[in-house]
Amino acid sequence: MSSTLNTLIRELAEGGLRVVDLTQPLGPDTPVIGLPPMFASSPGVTIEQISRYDDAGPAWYWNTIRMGEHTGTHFDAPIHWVTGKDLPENACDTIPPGRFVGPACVIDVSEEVAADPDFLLTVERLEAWEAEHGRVPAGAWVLLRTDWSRRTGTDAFLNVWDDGPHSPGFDKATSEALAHDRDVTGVGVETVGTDAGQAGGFDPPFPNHTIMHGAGKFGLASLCNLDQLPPTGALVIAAPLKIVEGSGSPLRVLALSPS
Ligand code: 23J
Ligand code: MN
Repeated sequence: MSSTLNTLIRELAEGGLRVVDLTQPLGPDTPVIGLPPMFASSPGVTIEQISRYDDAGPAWYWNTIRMGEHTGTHFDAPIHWVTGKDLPENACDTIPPGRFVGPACVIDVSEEVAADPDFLLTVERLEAWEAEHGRVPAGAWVLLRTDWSRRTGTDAFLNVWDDGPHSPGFDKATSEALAHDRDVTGVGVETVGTDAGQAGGFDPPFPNHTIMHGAGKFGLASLCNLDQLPPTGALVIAAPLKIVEGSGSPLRVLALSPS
């Protein structure tokens, strides 16, 4: 018997802890990342009815769903990026499940992002957060709170200008510090991908994907409700579908948080 689990069960039942849903609704209106036209694009969600208590199935309702692996609130596995392609246990079906659970460090940069949609989390800003809340522990899910999830509608969410998308992310040195010095489990963001909108033009292109996945770390994109979490003290559970050789997967991301 585990007294810790007993306490967890009691606190959940009595309301001292609550489950926070960090997941966006998944449907035909879910925004999908746009890449430069020379690259293949990922299909958005389509939902096709199989039956709905009708001739095709008199007592049952069910649908066929189709989408890219990286759609809506989703998980990025190391095999998603060329830098992670030869790592062990790098795909949705082979990652040990214990790695899906970890403490949250929520870094609130919503004020900076309100002033600059291209804001990048720098090592200096990370260290300022750590001076207040303690060092990011090994195994943490580092969640970048930007309040970007408050942008409603695909246009505002993707924020594409003449020169491409504009949305916040991580400075290259910050991704390196988180992956190598802090040994995080991964990073989570409210935007459509874990790289900044302009990151296709960075050196290297998409540095967060390049560095995180090359180090065997994960990504979570299109999160919401990060404003309901404390800076530290919440526990994130982010388990992708067990897709064989899956590069990622839509998923339900839950946090256990003090009320
Ligand atoms: C493919 C190419 C670039 C990016 C992405 C995918 C993602 O953001 C993703 O969903 O992994 S930036
Ligand atoms: Mn992805």
